[in-house]
Amino acid sequence: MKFLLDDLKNKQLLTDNLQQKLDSYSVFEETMAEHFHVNTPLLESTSMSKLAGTPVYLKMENSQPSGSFKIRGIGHLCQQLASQSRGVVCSSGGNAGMAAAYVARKMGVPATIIVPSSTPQLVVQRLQDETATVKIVGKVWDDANAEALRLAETEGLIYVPPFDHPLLWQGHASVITEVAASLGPSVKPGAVLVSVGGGGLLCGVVQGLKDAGWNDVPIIAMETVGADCFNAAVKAGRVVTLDDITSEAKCLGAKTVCKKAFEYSQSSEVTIISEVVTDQQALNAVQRFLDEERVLVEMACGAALAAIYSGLTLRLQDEGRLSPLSGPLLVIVCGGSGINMEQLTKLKHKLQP
Ligand code: PLV
Repeated sequence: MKFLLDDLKNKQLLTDNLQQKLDSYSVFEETMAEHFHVNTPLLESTSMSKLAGTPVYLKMENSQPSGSFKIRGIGHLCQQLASQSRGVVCSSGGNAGMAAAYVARKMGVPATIIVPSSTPQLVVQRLQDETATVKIVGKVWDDANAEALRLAETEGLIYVPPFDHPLLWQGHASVITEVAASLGPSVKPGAVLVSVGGGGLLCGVVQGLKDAGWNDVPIIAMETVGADCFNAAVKAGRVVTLDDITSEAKCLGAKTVCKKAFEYSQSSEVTIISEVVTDQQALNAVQRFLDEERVLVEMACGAALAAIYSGLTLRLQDEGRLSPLSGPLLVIVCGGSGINMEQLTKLKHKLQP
């Protein structure tokens, strides 16, 4: 009888221990859930520094969960708006959807992601692996977005925009806050290189620079020909809508840039230099980055990398459009999940001159 009692006591002790462990894990999960993004590495690239004639620092957003910087803003937005919701619906060229699907899964909320038909199958698969419901609607992101807005209305879902929302910009701004913490008080970037799709990352970077007291750091905003709604707006002096997206950098493929990004381009409080590269230059940059840094990113990200590989940053300085750099060049390596060796080979064949 005593044995039996001891045995029972031991079992109770074990159960209590297990419960304590589980409780501490859920506390851990809750702490983790303060934000969904991670603090990414800031790496100095020797080969890019050599090319650019100045130290080049890479902010490795490709190493975020979900594969891109998008999780910063979308994680922040979902935390504010979606925790008690019936579900979220996000329109995306791919990466905003990946972030929304990941965050929703972590929050225990259903996610519906609407992507255009130009989205590679590998992204659709990755979204489904994140347990999201995927709907393919229209040819370009703008078509998919119309459907997402409709679903939000009819199904009572929280609409998660990929680039046009102050909460997204606030979340994205953390990328610069982290850089400031990594560089320390005595170093300030000479310029920041970013890719622009709908302009959400650009708005976040502007906000981050302002928060860090780095308003005087110029931004070089990169797009590809055929996905250049920001450049078109800057040239026209007003927000314009492109007829079509003809670039293969589909994740830069919004036909209209968000109003805030355009307003920043007109404002005297920040300097934004808008530049475009060809698809071929963006793809070459992706390949070179893979060879030299051993990291595979989307063409959307290749657009920013191409500014260094194609000698653009040097040219801008020669032309006097970019003042001599007073600090390292900071490249936001925005990443992207819509790429693997098969997709890279397809793009190479498609864009072969
Ligand atoms: N991609 C958005 C918009 O697509 C999306 O839905 O995923 N780099 C990568 C890898 C991206 O995926 C994006 C945006 C950008 C850069 C540009 O960011 P944005 O849209 O905030 O300027 C149509």
